Amino acid sequence: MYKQETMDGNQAAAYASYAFTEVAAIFPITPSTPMAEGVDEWSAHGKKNIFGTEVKVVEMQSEAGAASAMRGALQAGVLGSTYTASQGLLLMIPSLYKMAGELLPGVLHVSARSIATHALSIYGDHQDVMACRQTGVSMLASSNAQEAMDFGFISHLSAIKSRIPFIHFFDGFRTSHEYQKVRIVDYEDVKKIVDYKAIDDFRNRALNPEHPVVRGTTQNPDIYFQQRESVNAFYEAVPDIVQGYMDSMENITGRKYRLFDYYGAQDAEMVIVAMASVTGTISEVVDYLNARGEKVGMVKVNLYRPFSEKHFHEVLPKTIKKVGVLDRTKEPGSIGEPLYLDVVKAFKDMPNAPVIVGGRYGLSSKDTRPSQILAVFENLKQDKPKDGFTIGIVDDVTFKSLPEADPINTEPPGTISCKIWGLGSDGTVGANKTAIKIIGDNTDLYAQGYFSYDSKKSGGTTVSHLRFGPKPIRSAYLVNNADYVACHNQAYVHHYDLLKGLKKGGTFVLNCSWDMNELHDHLPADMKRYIAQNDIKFYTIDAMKIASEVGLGNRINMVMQAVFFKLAKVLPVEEAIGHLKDSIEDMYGRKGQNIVEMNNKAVDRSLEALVQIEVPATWGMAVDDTIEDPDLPYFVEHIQTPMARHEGDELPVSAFIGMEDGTFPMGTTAYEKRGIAPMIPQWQIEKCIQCGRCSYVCPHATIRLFLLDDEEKARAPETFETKKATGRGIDHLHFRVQVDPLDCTGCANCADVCPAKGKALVMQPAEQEIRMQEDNWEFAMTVSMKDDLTNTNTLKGSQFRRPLLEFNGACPGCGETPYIKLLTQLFGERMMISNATGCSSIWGASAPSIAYTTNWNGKGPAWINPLFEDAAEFGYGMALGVEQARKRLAELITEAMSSSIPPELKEAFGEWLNIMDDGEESKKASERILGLLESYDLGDNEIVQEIIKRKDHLIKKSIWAIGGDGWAYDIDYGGLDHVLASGMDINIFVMDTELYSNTGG
Ligand SMILES: Cc1ncc(C[n+]2csc(CCOP(=O)(O)OP(=O)(O)O)c2C)c(N)n1
Ligand code: SF4
Ligand code: SF4
Repeated sequence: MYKQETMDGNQAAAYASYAFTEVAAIFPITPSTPMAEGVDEWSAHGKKNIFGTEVKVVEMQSEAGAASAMRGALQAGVLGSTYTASQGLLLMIPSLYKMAGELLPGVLHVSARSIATHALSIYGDHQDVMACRQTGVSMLASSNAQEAMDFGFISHLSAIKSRIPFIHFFDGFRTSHEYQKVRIVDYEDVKKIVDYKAIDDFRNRALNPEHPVVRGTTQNPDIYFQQRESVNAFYEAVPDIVQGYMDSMENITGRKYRLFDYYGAQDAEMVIVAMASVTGTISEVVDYLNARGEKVGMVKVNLYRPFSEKHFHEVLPKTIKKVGVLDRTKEPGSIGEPLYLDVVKAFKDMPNAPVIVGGRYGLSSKDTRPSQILAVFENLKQDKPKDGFTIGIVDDVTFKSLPEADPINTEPPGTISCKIWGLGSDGTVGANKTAIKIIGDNTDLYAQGYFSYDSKKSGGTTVSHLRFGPKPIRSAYLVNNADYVACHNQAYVHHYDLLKGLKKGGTFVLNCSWDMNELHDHLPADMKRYIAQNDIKFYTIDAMKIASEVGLGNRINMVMQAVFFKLAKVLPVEEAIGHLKDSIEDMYGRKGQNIVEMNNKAVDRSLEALVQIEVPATWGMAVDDTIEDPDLPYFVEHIQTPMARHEGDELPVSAFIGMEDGTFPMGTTAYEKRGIAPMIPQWQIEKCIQCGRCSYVCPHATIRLFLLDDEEKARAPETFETKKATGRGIDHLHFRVQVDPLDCTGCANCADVCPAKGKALVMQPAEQEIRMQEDNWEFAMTVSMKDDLTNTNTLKGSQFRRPLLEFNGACPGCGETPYIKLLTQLFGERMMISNATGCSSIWGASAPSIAYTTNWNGKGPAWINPLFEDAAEFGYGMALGVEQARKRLAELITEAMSSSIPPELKEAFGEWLNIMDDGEESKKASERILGLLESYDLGDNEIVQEIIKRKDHLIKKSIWAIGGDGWAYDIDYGGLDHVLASGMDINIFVMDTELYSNTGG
């Protein structure tokens, strides 16, 4: 009897890898980090590999280091592995060439991810693995969590036997993070199929002074080529070796795999060739079409490199006339993507070769739905099918996209699909994982869980996509035909189209504190109409109330989990609740009986407190009240707002015309107004000693100091109370501390640091503060800055300057953002920032939320995220560029001084030359020069005209390389060291959190 467990692809691959790994050299990168963490944890708990030893795990300073350490271990005769993705895999490329060239049987498990191009993306596609085709590694692709385990083993077994290193890859964030029921392969069984002779030979070949050899020589034209060709036989042997292990694994598991698996009609005329998770979706569409009398099929590529044309042709029906090849990558400028070109070559010179076209799909985890696959088959049906197409997007610029076909339901009958909206870190995702495990581990049902997140560090939105059913679940796409939708946050009714895709007669549960009248007032008209017109069974529950009454505070996850088990009807309620209570005992037993009791109580109370809403017939005719804001910038209205509503997928390519290079506008977070704080600080005017500390520490720039003159005071709202400002030069003004209630995250840092006796800031419930302070904040934004009256080099003085980093998406209480915010207050108008990847690049500029902003005069920090590994050198390059540009400007100005220009301008130029490297002084000198240039007509002075063209360089720039300690002390240590030693005028700022906060590890 086999064991099965619910797990994600990362865990499945890590489990297989552990068996054959002696040294794991690692470096964290999303979404592969959990594999390395799993191996590390098992090793720490003494888990043994098949050789009876624990894996030695070493974390290196970068992936380049990890791959080199792994290669060193292999040369020492020890089996090495690593886990990576994206930029990490790119950094390993030099080592991959070496590993393959030296015939070392290492294995890399890769959760394939996008590459940073015009933007960074942590989501899945095959750009990273495709960049390794040329290195000489073998490549095996898994399409689901079960294969991640099976092919994980096969990769190691085959690497050992063939001596060729393997990349075993699967789709990042789909397979890597998707929960599925997996049948566990026992290490004892695998042990029986290992080629121990090959392992002995490998160990005997190791570098060892007892029988020394030399490797890695330098070679000349006479022999390099021939020795390079001498490896061919090893590659020719790989396909049969892999197939051999697929067969041996079949004997153990009963699961049959071939190098290429064919699925569909044996007399198919049209087939799609693809690899990894999309093949699950394609197989559903193949079933759907064949059931309707079509003759279609799919070739799923398992062993991608070496590509065995022989095995490929073996599985193909002889009847095929048209082939569509899907690549999850983009190679701009090529005549086709790589898998497509391989397939074209495979058919070259064949009589009656089919028509072959290729297309791209799924970049950066773009969801690939059955209707898009249907579009590929529709395209193939045409006399001249489109080549080089895309699916999943609307390309209204270069017109490469295929029109999406009508939605089809290809899930097997009996599948229950659920979609659950939660607030990041509210426990929803964890609870859903538990629910899947309960159902997966305790019943014969298959279960699938996929979790999508937005890029807010905390307080963002999570959507859990769950499926349960009697048949294996192949649907590698988001739930868009739901039986059950739950929303754990009442504010979302205004933000998202929650019910999109909820089936007629489906169930909707809303966690809210509203009674029927309030529902009537609060629910948007389109939601009411959908509920009424589609016979939706609508329930509400006040989960917050129950959680706080039973002592769980604001942790509503147990309440909502109980509701799920009652309403989603995946299992009979009593049975489900029984399992839930067992899981409570397992999870919280160690924390004490009272915690267990609280959770059990939460479950019982929830079942009683659920309210079914009698939907009034009038809801079916509810009328929208449209509020349009004519002042919204184009970007905010047409790009940011749809993205914020989770409707960014629908934006066409033309939305990005003018932004093709990845440029985004500044200051867009100011339009978000997320309102996520449960509690907000209230200013106690009498107690305040006007120290400015609250503003100084606020991570989100949502509490600020304001100085009003009499005119401003006179037009302030009544509740905008002020007190006489204290301090030299400002005591004729009115002082106020103002909170921005809709952007505050409620972290309470400001209240914590407030030194006033009895605290001048007291946290109060958000709803009341939002009501009282919303307008006051609006007014405060119209108050003029008076920072010239204070010394900005003091704590208090600096806080009268406008921060040019505001409303960022960092976690509440973040310790990084206040520092960078302060830098922008001091230098923001002339800053250029090279920001290493890390938390700071995410909270600073996750599209469309750009927290860096500009002053009233349009000036502010120019910001770029180069990469994680090169921010110091990149910053140095920017500094070099600026230095060169200003040098030329100085030459021109010197030259202009001896041309015929007004004496006043000559004097201003001279003054500028003296202070051009002083930030503040160069600002003043620049203002003077610009004023003079405007007042004189010097159109015929060519040198002056050249100077005007370069006027943006008059002010000295403040150039910064910033990032975390992972950047500065690990991956870019060498670059940073070199830059510091160069003597260049560049500032380095390290946020030393002693963690790789952004990726774990
Ligand atoms: C080459 C490469 N490897 C790994 C990553 C993944 N990664 C992104 S940020 C990060 C850690 C950042 O840590 P640190 O520099 O300390 O900044 P923090 O997030 O703690 O602020 C890692 C490992 C990457 N982006 N590129
Ligand atoms: S509670 Fe936190 S986010 Fe809100 S104003 Fe205070 S420091 Fe800023
Ligand atoms: S920290 Fe407290 S005392 Fe200081 S300015 Fe802020 S509210 Fe006033």
